Formats: sequence, structure tokens, C-alpha cells
Amino acid sequence: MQEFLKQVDPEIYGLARQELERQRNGLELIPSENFASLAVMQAQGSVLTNKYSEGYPGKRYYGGNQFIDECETLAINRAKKIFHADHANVQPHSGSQANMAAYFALLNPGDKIMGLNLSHGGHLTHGSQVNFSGKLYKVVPYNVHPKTHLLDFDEIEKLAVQEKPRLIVAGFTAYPRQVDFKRFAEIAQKVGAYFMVDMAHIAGLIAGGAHPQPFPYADVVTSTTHKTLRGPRGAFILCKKEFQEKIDKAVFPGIQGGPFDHVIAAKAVCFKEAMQPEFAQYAKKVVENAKALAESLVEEGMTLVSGGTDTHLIVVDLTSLKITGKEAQNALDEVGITVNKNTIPYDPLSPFVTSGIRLGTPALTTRGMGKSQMKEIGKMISEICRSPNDSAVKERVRKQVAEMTRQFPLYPELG
Ligand code: DSN
Repeated sequence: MQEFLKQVDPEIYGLARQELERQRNGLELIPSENFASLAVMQAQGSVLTNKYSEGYPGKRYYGGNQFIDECETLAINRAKKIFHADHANVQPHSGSQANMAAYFALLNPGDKIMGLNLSHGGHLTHGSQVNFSGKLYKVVPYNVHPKTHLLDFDEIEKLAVQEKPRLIVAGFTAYPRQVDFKRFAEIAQKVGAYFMVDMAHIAGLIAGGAHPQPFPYADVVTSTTHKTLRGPRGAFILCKKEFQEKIDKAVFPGIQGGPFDHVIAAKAVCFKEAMQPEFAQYAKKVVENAKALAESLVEEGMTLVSGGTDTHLIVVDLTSLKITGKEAQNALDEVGITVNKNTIPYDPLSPFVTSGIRLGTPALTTRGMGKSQMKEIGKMISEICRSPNDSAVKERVRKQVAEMTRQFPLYPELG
């Protein structure tokens, strides 16, 4: 198909090729990124993009939806099966829109919500003051423990009893540990709050059996499809039967118009892939690789938030190395290692500078890398963070990156 793009718009074609080479030639360690399969990308780049289909399967505002209905029904049924959910809405365009729809379904403006502080590993949509969630709702953030950097359930419970929120969100973008959904649900139940899980980061781990399921504990679960789940860029919402109607109405007509049918089809493909035994192997390896990378970093004398990981994700505390997250991100970028700067809990620096970097193994595990590569990568990251201005070190690491990426080809079918 690419020959048409090349002919019509050589500039965009050229940029897409350059991005392919960037992905091929670098070590992708941003924990929210992954490499979707060619099947997912083919569904997303198909004629399904041409259709309008406001409504839901069997209840559309436009004609000609017989095949679109089947695509969406497949996606819904697969999502329900994987995550043991009563109901699935696969139309949200993004994680933020999934969260907005969930709030609109369950809350009124001015209601109180509790979510993890953004700078401790929460998300913008969990109550940040610069986001709609912080503007529309009263927000009571909870924090991780100042010493262990783990969720402190006794503190969360105390805060919930004191504040009586209408909804508690458990969902994290930089929390490296398994989440006890049962404990969260008990707290929510005690104070009469809804319990919502935003599993965007760990959805693939859950699908593959490498992290516990949020149901039956959660009332509503939101997720993206493109992180550990390795699907197209998009999102979905799962819920208990009693919230089905409210969730569907909140998505359409509440906040969205026509669904992206091509993306919904690609979500169906990604769910099918996630149901295969190989995906369970993949999820297990993602966690094994993250643990191996964490061990290597610790052996190199680096400090990790919470001391390690039991998911796909690691947050490195750079305070003792006298380098900021921003400087480390830039230095690593120069040698082809892609990470993102990230605040650490109780970070004295701003989110534009930060005292940490966030790493993850979903993308490199998709490429087929294993524990020995993780060990080597831990050493490379440590070397660059310790000597960010040493051109001899940089040159050596650049060569190591080139050799490693050559051994694990990415999308060889794309030429
Ligand atoms: N931007 C995502 C992440 O990187 O974690 C969260 O939405």
C-alpha cells in the first residue's frame, strides 16, 4: 500500500520511513510505547476508515453498517472475555476520553474524586488542576509513602473516611508495583464511593495473566489499547452491568460523535492477539525483562523508586548522580536510547526538569530481547547518566546500541 502514499505525498512518505528507521535503530524504553503487529496496522489502515456509524451495533444513525456492526461486536465480546467484564464500550478515541466518559457516567460536576497525585505516578485525568478532571471535580489526591514509595493503604483509607469521595481511581503511569484492587475496593465500599481502575499501563500484563484482574472488584475499568496491550492507538471502557447504559450514553452522544471504525477493528485484532497463548508468554517476559533491567541498574549503583519493579515499568531516581531527568533523557537520546524524564515522589524539581527517568520493557520485549540484553542496557544507561558529556563513552554506547538493534530486526517485512 505504501507505493500510493509515496506517489501522492512523498514528504509524508519520507517522514514515515524516517520514523520507521528511528524505531528500528533505537532502543525504545518508554513504558507506554510498543510496536503494534502488521495485522493491527493493516486493520487500522483499511477502508473501515470511510464509514460513519454513530450509535452502537444494531442501533445506528446511518445505513450500511452491517459489517461495521460485526467488527464492533467482535471487539466488544473479546474485550469482555479477556477482562471478565459484564460490558465493554470500545469506542473511546483515547484514554483521556475514556476517563472523561467514565466520570460523566458516574459523577456530577462538583463531586469529589480521589486519585494518585500526578507527581507520584498518577495521570492528568485523575484530578490534575490543569486538566478537565481538576476543573470539574473537587480533587483529593492521595500520595505514596514518603519512604517506601508504595501505596499506603492505611493512609488512603484514612483520607477516604475523612473526605468521603464519590469516586476513587486506582490507575498509574509511573507506579512500578502490583496494585491490590481488592483493598482499594474495600476502602471505596466503606465510604460509599465508586471504584474505578485505569489499567492503561498494565492492560497487556492483565490480559496475559502477569498482573491480577481488576474485576470483580472495580465498578468501571478504563484502558488504552496501545501500551502493554500492543494494539492501535485508542481506548475502551469496561463496567459492571448496572453501569452499562450510563457508560454507553456518556461516550455517545455524551462526548463523542462518529466512532473510528478502522481503529475499533484494529482493537478487535489486538484483543484476538492478546487471547493467544503466545501473548501470555509475552506478558511474562515483559515483567521478567523489567526485573532483569532493574537488577542491572541496581548492580550499577542506581536508585530505583520503590527499590524495583513487579510490572513492565521502572522509575530511576537520579538525585545521587547529580543529573536531572531532562539531562539524562537528552544524553540517552543522543546515543539512541529513548526514555522519558519523570518526576519521582516528592520531587523537588518541576515536571519539565524532574529528578528521574521512567523506563519500560514492552517494546524491546516485542522485538524479542531478553534478560541478557536488559543487563547490558542497564549498564549502558548507568554509564551515560554518570558521564553524559564524555564523547568516548557516548561513541562506545552508540555502537553497542547499533549492534543490539541489528540483532533484533523490527518490521523486516516493511523493507
Ligand atoms: N502518556 C501516557 C504515558 O506515557 O504514561 C499516559 O497517558
